[in-house]
Amino acid sequence: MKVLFIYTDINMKGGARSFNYGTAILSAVLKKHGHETDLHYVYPSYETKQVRSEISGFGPRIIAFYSTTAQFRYLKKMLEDIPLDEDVFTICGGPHVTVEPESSLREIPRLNAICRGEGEDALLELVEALERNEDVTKIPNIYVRKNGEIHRNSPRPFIRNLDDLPFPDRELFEYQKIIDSDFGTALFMFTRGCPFNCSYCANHALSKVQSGRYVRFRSVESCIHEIKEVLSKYSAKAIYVNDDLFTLKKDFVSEFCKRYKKEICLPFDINTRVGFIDEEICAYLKEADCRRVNIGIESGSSYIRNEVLKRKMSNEQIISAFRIVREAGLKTKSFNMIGLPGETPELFRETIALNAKILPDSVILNVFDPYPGTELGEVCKRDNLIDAERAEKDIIPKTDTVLNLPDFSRREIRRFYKTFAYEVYKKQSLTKAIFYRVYYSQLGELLLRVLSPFKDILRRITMGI
Ligand code: B12
Ligand code: SF4
Repeated sequence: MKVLFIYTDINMKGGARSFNYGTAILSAVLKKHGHETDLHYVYPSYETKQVRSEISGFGPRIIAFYSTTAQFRYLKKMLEDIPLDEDVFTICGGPHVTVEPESSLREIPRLNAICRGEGEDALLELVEALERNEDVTKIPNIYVRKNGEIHRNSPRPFIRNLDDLPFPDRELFEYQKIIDSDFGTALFMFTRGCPFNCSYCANHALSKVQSGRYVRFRSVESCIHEIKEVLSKYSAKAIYVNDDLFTLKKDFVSEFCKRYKKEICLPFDINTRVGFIDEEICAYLKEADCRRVNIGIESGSSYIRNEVLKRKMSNEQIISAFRIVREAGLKTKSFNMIGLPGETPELFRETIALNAKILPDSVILNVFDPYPGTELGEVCKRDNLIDAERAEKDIIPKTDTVLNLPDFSRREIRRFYKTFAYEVYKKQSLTKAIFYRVYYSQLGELLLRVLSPFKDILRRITMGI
């Protein structure tokens, strides 16, 4: 059966094309069972002309969407704008519909179904049932609308052994283009889930939707095998392990790094969390040619970080984690947020101050976006902080706020968003600070495009890698 995946990456800041593991794994599962798949990647702005021609050219029986909350509005618009034959079955999966199944189906009448949580088994069962003209209203993890009635099926347990899954179907995404758009970086994910309950992150909401073990690791053998296979097909200069907490299990890191050094030997970047990075782990990473360790600070204010975000870590622990990584000879990057409930300009200055004290090699600041189903997202709803009209408009997530905070105006948030990195680096390196200031200005994206022949040099100045 023909399945067309549609992945939207609309109105996002940043030049890299993105690769969606979920879609790629689902495609691999379907192909393994003899089905035909294709992808239409909608990027960087909304359009329907090419989507229509892809649909009429490929002739799918199923159109399968992935959606985050930020992208859901475009999916809604697309299903209103594109007339589809009645027998084309539409389904959406991903974090937004997983936590908001009812409203998602209500908001988009042309959506036949949504998938809550993992889709590998659910989508395959759906495709095969449709192929055999069988009933599709009883498939676990799927909510289906039939004759105006919604069938809410029970969840299935989380997949137990991730090694049983095929490797993601990278061909679907024209993977070389993705690598090339991101400084020659190939992307991987080796785990699923995170054991923490940070109030702003979707993980605690996603972990409750299905039963069984949420945090799972693939075997090192499977990870190394996948990297080798990808490098044999595509040309990459570095690797980015996208997992939220790569260093959660020390024995995994140790075994992975030993094999990686022997069998791969390309620079790689990882994400970790304070409390899961120490001298021993850094030594494994360094030995294996790890290049950069990314760590979330999120807020320099201990009140915001611990009471509002539930991060459970002190400033001292954060400072020490960055010091350990730097002393091991690894580059660092910090993730930060602005525009949080309870935040004031004074409290945000503590985020600038903590970053200026630590001086990571690069810093990222995202404007807080309240995701539905998360503890903090629900607080924002309860306290009427969300500006519904603004949230509906095409605001660029992470660069602007949808909240009306009593003590932190939208104007100030946007101003800090633009000047944050400049403020962090101005005393250390004026050149670096000015580069960041220009990047975050209105002309930043344009200038970056003009300067793209020199992007490696610019990257070295701004990020140290
Ligand atoms: C890796 C990652 C990224 C990567 C890659 C993103 C990508 N496009 O795949 C990068 C860094 C680029 C990224 C970017 C962003 N991300 Co992100 N990301 C993740 C992360 C850590 C893992 C996602 C993943 O690949 N999981 C593994 C795959 C296998 O699982 P999956 O994607 O959920 O897919 C499974 C199911 O959802 C389902 N499924 C998915 N699609 C479909 C479709 C059908 C038809 C069916 C049946 C089933 C199905 O089956 C899949 C297989 O089991 C998650 C955290 C998390 N726990 O999910 C955040 C997460 C998804 N990201 C999030 C956000 C907000 C973003 C950004 C908007 C951030 C920003 N402001 O720029 C962008 C959005 C990019 C985009 N266009 O969607 C949020 C989403 C919250 C929400 N409610 O929307 C999450 C949940 C993290 C969080 N902060 O809470 N992200
Ligand atoms: S540690 Fe990171 S991934 Fe885990 S719950 Fe907190 S924010 Fe989410």
